[in-house]
Amino acid sequence: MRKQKTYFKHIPKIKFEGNKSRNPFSLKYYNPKQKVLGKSMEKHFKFAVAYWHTFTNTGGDPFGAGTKIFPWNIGHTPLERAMDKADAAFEFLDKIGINYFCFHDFDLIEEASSLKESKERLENISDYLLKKMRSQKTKVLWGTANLFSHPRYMNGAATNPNFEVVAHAAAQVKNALDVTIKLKGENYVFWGGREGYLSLLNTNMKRELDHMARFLHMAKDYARKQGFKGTFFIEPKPMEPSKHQYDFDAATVLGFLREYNLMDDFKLNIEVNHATLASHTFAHELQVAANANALGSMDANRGDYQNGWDTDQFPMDLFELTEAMLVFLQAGGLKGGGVNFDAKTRRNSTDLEDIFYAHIGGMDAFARALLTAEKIWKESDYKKIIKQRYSSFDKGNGKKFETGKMTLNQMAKLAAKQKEPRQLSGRQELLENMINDFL
Ligand code: XUL
Ligand code: CO
Repeated sequence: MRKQKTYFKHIPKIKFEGNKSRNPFSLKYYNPKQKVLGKSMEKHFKFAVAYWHTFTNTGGDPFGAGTKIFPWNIGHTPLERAMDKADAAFEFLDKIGINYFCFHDFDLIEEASSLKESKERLENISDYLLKKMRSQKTKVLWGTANLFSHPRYMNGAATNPNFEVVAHAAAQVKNALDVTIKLKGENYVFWGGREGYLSLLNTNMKRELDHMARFLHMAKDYARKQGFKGTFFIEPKPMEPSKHQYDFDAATVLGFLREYNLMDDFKLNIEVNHATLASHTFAHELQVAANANALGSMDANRGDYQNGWDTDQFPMDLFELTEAMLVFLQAGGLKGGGVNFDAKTRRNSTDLEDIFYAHIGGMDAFARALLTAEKIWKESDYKKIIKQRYSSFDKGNGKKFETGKMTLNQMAKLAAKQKEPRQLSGRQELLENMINDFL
């Protein structure tokens, strides 16, 4: 094996030091082995680093070029640059203490000008990654294919009106699945940024949705034949880059999966900022997924609540995360997935240490929210208040209604006999106070 390059010599290994520590290179709340409701934090979360944001994205935006000078980006060939990037990624994962990463095919290595050469490149870099993964015990939380950056996908990938593009996308997904399986990826994600439309005027929506379902069935059948046992995730997002995306939000995706008979193999990957773009809270989207037993994974980040952009900032909002962790705990955690930091440092955070601060902050915010949710769960009246709120369905006629043993006529007769129903307070302020009290 070639000599490994190092990029973060000046940064110490990040350890848990507790909340009295003032060392910015330490974790204050995330203590991997500490148990929360009988399960270690490490197992609750399965934190993952996003290869695209942390090692690939140099900070370009629609108004200006990238600002970040990555020292692993200067090699002479694509393979050399990809191996340097892998060295940086694995050094970072080791120092920050995160066991998983997530990737798109062409985060690992740049796309070539032909499918054949791209496939060869992926084979070469995955050989290299596999060796590094073995020696470092690093794992892949999920892999995916980038079906949105290349100009050929301007009208969509699986939903493109041109079959040639759909076939190209299929080839790309096949190769991305092969790499994910080779690297023992635990899951595979579909995020369809261009699966949707810019104008309904030129779009046959029904036909495009049918194609998307066919495409997903084919991908799933292929992966299962190769022995892939993991879960497929769909990642809802309402818009951006398309005006309207078919995977709009959790409820829309569940409707789609049910309609096209995909519920056995597919679950949801819920992203904070995508929830807010859909005018939902993160907790709402988690709850919708959990109701269907389909809460698979999370993409952790946050948006900008003033301008409503998909800013992919690192998660920091403790109130938002604590609400989310209450849903997460009640759902019994994630089905196969983990917490992937699909987040990027700001365009002007140009030092290498900034990616450390960002991940430390994200891990600590999640840990603190989980600890708060646990306390609320164990030490407050939270459970009692919710139970009480629905107690009229626990016995008598309410129970009969709930279990389908009442007709509309019987209900009408009951209502005629009773007085104006009692007022029951929703207790929202009390419950909101609880989150603050236990933080
Ligand atoms: C885009 C987004 C993607 C997916 C993977 O908003 O979240 O990075 O997570 O394709
Ligand atoms: Co995402």
